[in-house]
Amino acid sequence: MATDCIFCRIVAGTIPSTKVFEDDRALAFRDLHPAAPVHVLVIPKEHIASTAHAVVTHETLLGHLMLTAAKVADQEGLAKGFRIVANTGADGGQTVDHLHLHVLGGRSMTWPPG
Ligand code: D5M
Repeated sequence: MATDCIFCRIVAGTIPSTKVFEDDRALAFRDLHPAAPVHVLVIPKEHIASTAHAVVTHETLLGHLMLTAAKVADQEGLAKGFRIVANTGADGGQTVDHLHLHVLGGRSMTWPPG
C-alpha cells in the first residue's frame, strides 16, 4: 500500500467509496465524477502506479482486472456495450497514480476520445 495514494486508501477503507464489486485482488467502485450513466473504476488492491509500471508478474492480475471489468459491465446491465479505458501517464490523461480501468456505459460512445 502507498499511504499517499487515494485508491490505496479506498482499498484500506479510510476514504469512502461506493463499491460495486470486491474480491481478494480487485475492487470496483463508482467514479466520483461520472462521464457516463454508468462509470465504474476497477482497480487492483495491490498498488501499481499505472499500466506502464506493470511487469510480467502482474500478468494474471491484469487479466483478472479485465474479466472483473466485464463482470461489472454485466452486473450493471450494459448488454448493449461498454468501453474500458486505462489512461496511462500525463499525456494519457491519468490523474490518479494507481492503475485503474474505467468502465463506461449506458450511452452511445463516440470515437476518437478527446
Ligand atoms: O481517472 C481517475 C478517476 O478517479 C477520475 O475519473 C476521478 C476518479 N476519482 C478520484 N478520486 C475519487 C474518489 N475518491 N472516489 C471515486 N472516484 C474518484 P484518471 O484516468 O486517472 O484520470
